[in-house]
Amino acid sequence: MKTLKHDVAAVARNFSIWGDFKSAEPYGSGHINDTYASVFDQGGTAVRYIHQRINHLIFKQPDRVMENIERVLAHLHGKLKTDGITDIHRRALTLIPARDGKSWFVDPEGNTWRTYIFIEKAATYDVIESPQMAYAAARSFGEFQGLLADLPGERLHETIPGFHDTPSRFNVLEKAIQADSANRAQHARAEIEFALARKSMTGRLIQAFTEGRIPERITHNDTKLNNVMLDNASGQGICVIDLDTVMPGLALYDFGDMARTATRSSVEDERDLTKVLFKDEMFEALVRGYLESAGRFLNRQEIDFLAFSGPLITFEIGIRFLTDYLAGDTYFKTHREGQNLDRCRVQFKMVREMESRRDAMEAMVRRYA
Ligand code: ADP
Ligand code: GN1
Ligand code: MG
Repeated sequence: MKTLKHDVAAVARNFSIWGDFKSAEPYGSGHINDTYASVFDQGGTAVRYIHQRINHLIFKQPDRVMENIERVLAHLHGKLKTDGITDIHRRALTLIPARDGKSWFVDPEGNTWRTYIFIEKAATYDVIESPQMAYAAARSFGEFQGLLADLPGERLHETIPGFHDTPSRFNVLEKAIQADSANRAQHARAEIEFALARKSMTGRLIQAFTEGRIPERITHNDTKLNNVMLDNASGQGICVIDLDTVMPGLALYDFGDMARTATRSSVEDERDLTKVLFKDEMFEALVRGYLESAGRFLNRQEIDFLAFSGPLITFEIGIRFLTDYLAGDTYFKTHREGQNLDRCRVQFKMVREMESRRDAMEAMVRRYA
């Protein structure tokens, strides 16, 4: 058996899980945290759990991340119960408490861990397969925003300040180009030029927010397609996951990231750019699904920005990949050389695709608004 980077059995012992630990394996394709699925034998039945190490170089205050998640999940569970939903623990994540009663555990090396009930008979997808899938994902993320609109208590912690502040992301890119600390700018000339030519688009949403035209909401902020689980039997979205960045934000950040990840014909780091295409039918399904669930609370300006949020957020993530490539791959996990540059290229190809379809995208929004 392959040895794991962490002693998952030892981690799991610190959570209130019954039965005997059997095995664990790395799970999912996230770029930030370390995720493992474990199997426990509970009286002859194999039961799985998800264990995650929070990347504390990125989430500098993991206990604040967990405070947010606890509040969000308590609220979601309460709402689902009130709505008469009976499979609450498949509809929202459920934290398994640590032995000391907290929702997280800090190991001797200082890593923060949490454990979730494993949601069975459901899956996440790295690449969109059908408009039904896009519809289901968008509907779920919209419902998620709706359910959190009346979260009681204080404003949630900003787990990563300025997470979707596109102009400041752009400044960081400019600095990385100047520093060229890994001596890689020479390999990314076309991408740098592409990025620098689009500075003027970066401030548009923030400006609308500053002028009070679009409101702050509680948003997910990382709504890539593989952060929602779809039910194997019905194909419907059942559970929004990856809640580390749930915090105050703009609804359009969420729609924009859906447009980035659920309209694309390829994987996020595809090297053959001819395979990277924008699928109109997926965008249409996203608009339909999102407006069906979020349309009742979005204001006119937010709706008017839906189409624009696609290229904006795709550009933003593209410049983050480019920045990380130039800085020597210190943020996103990479599994091969040049992967962050490949990821950047895919995002920029998608930006071009969306820019050339601007009118069609606007028309699709108008059709369902
Ligand atoms: P990351 O921050 O690394 O992206 P995620 O929370 O998105 O971590 O988890 C990575 C993957 O693990 C997800 O895409 C999903 O496939 C799977 N996963 C996460 N939580 C659960 C869960 N509670 N039940 C089943 N699978 C899960
Ligand atoms: C990261 O954690 P994961 O893999 O779902 C990143 C997102 C990016 C995404 C790009 C905390 O998401 O912001 O959009 O990669 N998360 C963080 O795929 O930076
Ligand atoms: Mg994820």
